[in-house]
Parts: sequence; C-alpha cells; structure tokens
Amino acid sequence: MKTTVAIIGAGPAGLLLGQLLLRQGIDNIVLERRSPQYVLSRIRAGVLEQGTVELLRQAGADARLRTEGIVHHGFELVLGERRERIDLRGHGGHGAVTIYGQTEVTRDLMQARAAAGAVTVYEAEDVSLHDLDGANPWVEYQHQGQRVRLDCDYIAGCDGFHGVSRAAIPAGVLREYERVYPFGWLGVLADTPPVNEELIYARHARGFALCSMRSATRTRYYVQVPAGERVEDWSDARFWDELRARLPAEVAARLTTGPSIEKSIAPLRSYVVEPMQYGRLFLAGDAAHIVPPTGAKGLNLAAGDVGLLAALFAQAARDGSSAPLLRYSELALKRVWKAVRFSWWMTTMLHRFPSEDAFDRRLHEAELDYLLASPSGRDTIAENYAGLPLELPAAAATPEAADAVEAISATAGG
Ligand code: RFL
Ligand code: PHB
Repeated sequence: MKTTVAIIGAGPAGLLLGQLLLRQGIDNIVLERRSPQYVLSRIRAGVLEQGTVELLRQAGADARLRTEGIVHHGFELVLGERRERIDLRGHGGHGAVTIYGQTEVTRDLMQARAAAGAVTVYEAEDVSLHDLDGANPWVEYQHQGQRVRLDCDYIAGCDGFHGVSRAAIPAGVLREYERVYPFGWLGVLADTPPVNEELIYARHARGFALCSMRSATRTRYYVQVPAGERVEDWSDARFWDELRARLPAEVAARLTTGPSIEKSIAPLRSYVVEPMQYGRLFLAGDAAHIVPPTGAKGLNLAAGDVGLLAALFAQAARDGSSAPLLRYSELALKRVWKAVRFSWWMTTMLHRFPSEDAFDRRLHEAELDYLLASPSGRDTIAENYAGLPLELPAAAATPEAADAVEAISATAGG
C-alpha cells in the first residue's frame, strides 16, 4: 500500500488532519489501534475554541456542531462563596467557546471521512514506524492476521500520549519537560440539567470542582481527588455530596443529581516534547504534549497543531518542496507553551496541593484578587481561555495556509 501521509491514531488530531489534507487534495490513510466503538466511548473534552470550530468547518465536519453546540461568552470563577464572571468578550473582543463533546467531534469527523471514501484501518495492531530520517519512510502493522506494509512520504504521529510515534524517535533527539500533579479529576456524566448556564470553576478548601455540561439535559461534573484514588470508592452519592460541599450555597441548593452514566478518574500532568518532528515524522496533539484539563486546552491544542501542519503541507505541495515543513515544530511549540503555561496556572490557582501551606494560600488568593479587580487581569484570563493565535511565517501566508491559520487566530481579540 502507498499513501502520501500515513496518520497514526484516529483521535481528534488524526481524523481532523486527515480531513484537512483530503480537502487540499493530499491523500492519507489513518491507522487506529482500537475499534470505532472504543474510540467513541472515551468521554473527554467539552470546550471548543473558535479556532477549533473554524477548522472543523474547513474539514466539512461542522454541520451538527452548528446546531447542537452551545456558544458561551463567559464562565465563572468561584472562590468559596464569591462568584466572578469572566467575560470572554473582554474589551470589545468577540471571544467565545462552544460546548460540544469530544465524542461528538470524533463522530462527525468519522462520518465526514467515511463520506469522502478515505481509508481508516481500525484495529491495526503492532504499528511500527521505519526510515523516518530518509526520503521514503514506511509503516508496518498487523491487521486481521496479516502483516501490512504502508509506504508513504510523511508520517503524522497523532496517537496520543501512550502511542508508538514519539517512542519511534531515536534516543537523544527529544527533550522532555514534565510536571505531574499530586491529584486527579474524578468526572461524572449524568442526564441532569446543568446547575448553571455557564461553566463554573470552583476553588475551595476541600479541593477544586468544575461544573460543565454537554447539553441542556446532560452534565459533566468533576471534583479534584488525591492521586491514586480508586473510582470504585466513589459511589454516586459520595460524589454528589462532595461536589455540593465545594460549591457556593446558592449553587449547591440548585444542583440536580441523578445516576451517573460514566464515572472515571484522570491523572493531571503537564508534558511537552521538543522538537515535535524528526525527519519525516510530525507529532501532533497528545502525542507531543499533555496539559491538565483545567484550562480546557488539550483538544484545542491538538486541533491547532494539525491546522498548522495541514497549512504547511499545502504550502509544501504548492512549492514542490518539503522546506515549509521544517518549521512545524518551532511554530507549533510557541502556541503550545503558552497553553501549557495557562493550564498550569489555572491548575495552580484553583487546586489544593498537599504540600501547600498558609503562605501559598494567601499568595494564590492575592493573585486571584488582584487579577479579578483589574480589567486587564480579567482580559488576560479571558484571552487565554478563549484561545491564543498561532503564528505563521510570512512565507507560508499563501491563501490556503492563511485560511487555516486564520481559523486558529479567529479568537485573537476578534
Ligand atoms: P487521543 O484522543 O488520545 O487519540 C489518539 C488515538 O491514537 C490511538 N493510538 C494508536 N493507534 C495506532 N497505533 C498505536 N500504537 C496507537 N496508540 C494510540 C488511540 O487509540 C487514540 O484513538 O489524542 P489526540 O487526537 O491528540 O486528542 C487529544 C485530546 O483527546 C485530549 O487532549 C483532550 O481530551 C484533553 N481534554 C480536554 N481538552 C480540551 O481541549 N478541552 C477540554 O475540555 C478537555 N477536557 C480532556 C478533558 C482530557 C481528559 N482526560 C480524560 C485526560 C477532560 C478530561 C477528563
Ligand atoms: C468538560 O466538559 O469535560 C470540561 C470542561 C472544561 C474543562 C475541562 C473539561 O476545563
């Protein structure tokens, strides 16, 4: 088999890249280790930046998102009993996010890909990457008992944090940056009406809590739990009691509870690998970086990476040269690090750390107080939450590349 771009992983990064490339006439094959049902069963992100929505439009996968997504122009930061709304529109900007589940994004992209007749090999086992530093890389995998060789011009490693792509890069090439947090998020999905119109991020002496949603009838709530906590130890009743205890009294009084549809614990980590490319392999999404979910950035960073990569592929195709692709890592990392910083900051400000003392707590309170009292402080939070733009060099500013970049920059102050 032969294709131009072999894409490893059918998560949002891999599927979105596949669609953006197809629309530019660049053929690709996606290899996914799991079944489509398994991929769709993972409950994850729920907040899309404007740039992500725009990329989904360019991918031809935004029809349902347009009707079912819920646009929010703000969110609440809650400190004990004090409620502060962050207006994403800031000083005359148009900042907004769209509430739409990652599961639905994945489903829409899967359907768009199927409609385009593009090949996705699900349950591709034992994927291995070869000759990454030569002109003719190839991928090998096992499918339905057969060994298959896929020759390609480029490989996109979109296989998440535990994938094989990053691990295929020779030792000594990559530098890793990491912070593991001493807690996780226990998340519950339930068919109950949201407790608040907008998302609530709550800082509380008992630990962080988040009230999110998927629709007018489905909620997604999280509470911070110590690292190593077991989900079996959390009955629905215990979860609802803990959530209620961390919310302001007036909000807690309005909380509707119900049986959980899904309940899981996710560890929190910040991680970046540099560079995000090696020879003809490009890493995108969670394969290259992880952020704690506090800033709602993971899926949006994955989209930003592949939006940039698709723009550079378009330019390379036009120029008949792979030179534009050489700048992928440098350009992507600028935006990645800013989101890593913001996610780390949100996490640090809002969570309770086992190691923190009274001095740390006063500093965090003072910092939040200062920012919330200052219009530019609020704007800084709003701008980062709504999403920062991606920088592209002038050389890549051709019409298609500019389109893709504009998508990511759509939130940059309107
Ligand atoms: P994914 O989604 O992990 O997809 C990778 C795919 O690659 C496959 N794979 C392989 N395929 C072939 N061969 C192999 N050897 C393979 N190894 C793995 C996997 O099966 C999988 O299908 O990575 P991608 O595409 O980079 O997407 C990243 C996002 O999924 C992730 O960043 C977000 O979910 C993070 N995240 C959030 N991001 C946001 O932008 N906003 C949010 O509100 C938000 N909330 C969250 C989150 C993540 C969470 N968890 C569970 C970590 C909330 C939570 C609780
Ligand atoms: C979610 O709805 O799952 C969600 C929302 C906001 C976050 C993280 C997760 O920051």
